[in-house]
Amino acid sequence: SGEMSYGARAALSSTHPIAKRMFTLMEEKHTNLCVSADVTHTQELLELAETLGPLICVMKTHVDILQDFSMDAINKLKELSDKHNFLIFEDRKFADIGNTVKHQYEGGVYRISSWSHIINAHSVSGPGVVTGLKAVGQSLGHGCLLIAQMSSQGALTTEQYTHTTVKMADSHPDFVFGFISGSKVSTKPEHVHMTPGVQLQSGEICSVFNLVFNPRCFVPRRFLGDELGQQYTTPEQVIRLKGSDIIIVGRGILSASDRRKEAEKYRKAGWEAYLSRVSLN
Ligand code: UP6
Repeated sequence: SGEMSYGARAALSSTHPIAKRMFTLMEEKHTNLCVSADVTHTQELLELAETLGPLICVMKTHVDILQDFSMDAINKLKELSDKHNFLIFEDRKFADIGNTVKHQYEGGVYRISSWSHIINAHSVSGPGVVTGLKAVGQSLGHGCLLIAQMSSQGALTTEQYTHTTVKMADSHPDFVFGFISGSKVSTKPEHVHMTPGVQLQSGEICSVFNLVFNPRCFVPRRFLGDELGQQYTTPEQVIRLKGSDIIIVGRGILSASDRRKEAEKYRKAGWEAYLSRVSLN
């Protein structure tokens, strides 16, 4: 499936409607970039959606870190997602029993199911989490990603865990359309793989640097990861070597003085890595 184009995968009859829309707009806009909009104010969130909208396929949110969350801001975000043709992905990482996640998805302050095209869930609690979320989201035409691997150091997502997670997705093709993972974990071309922990300057470049110059203090810590266990790889590694489909980039873009220019660098790097992968065919 790594060799099939996004467009060809959109055309498969068994591809979930959300994945179809995603693959199609990725081909149209020439982007496999998802920006992780980890900001604390709605105005900044909307500014990101307006400026980066044309460059991204998905905007990933953490609405529970917003200090001024409002449904009014969410409605504006929805308008921008229509205007610039990107999907909204609330990175809620549901992880409880089916009945609880159903309420968390539908209700509370955030009413996630009313606006987010995509949500995700940990598989740790078993298949009930999917059944619960599906009871709310399927009729709304929404889709879910299962977290099969994590980017952080010491993550407990073992090979067996990842394998069982893929099987769980396989039993719910009408709702689960892909994975959060560091690499391609499913052989089905209809599955979408999205990968976080991406920066243009990753640990690998650093290792080479370290071999030559040794003193560790020469290498800014942020090139390796962060102080809290995040680990980074490059767009090229993620898309071409690991066979994932979408790069998720937060601080790589957010910490730049010109976010649009930086996002364009990531879009280009991700897209070129995709083109080289598809042309290997
Ligand atoms: N994220 C990860 N790793 C995972 C799953 N999710 O980093 O395994 C999310 C984080 C954050 C984003 O919650 O929103 O992806 C990564 O941000 P960064 O690019 O600034 O490190």
